[in-house]
Amino acid sequence: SVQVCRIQIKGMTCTSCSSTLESALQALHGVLEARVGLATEEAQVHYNPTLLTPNHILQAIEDSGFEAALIS
Ligand code: 9UX
Repeated sequence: SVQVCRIQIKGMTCTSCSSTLESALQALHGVLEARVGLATEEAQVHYNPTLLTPNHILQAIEDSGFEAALIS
């Protein structure tokens, strides 16, 4: 199955920030698709819930140097 979560991200200041983070999220095992919006300060991630949880995604964002909070 596939689930979708939305995450608020603080600390991105340029398009390189958002595209690098988007690539990092897409590389996570269990992530099917990730979109990161610089202007919206949001990510939308499609993931397989049997392989990872939203908390794993939040941790990956924070490991990349940004602040993350789950929206939905
Ligand atoms: Mo460039 Mo965005 O160093 O933080 S990637 S500003």
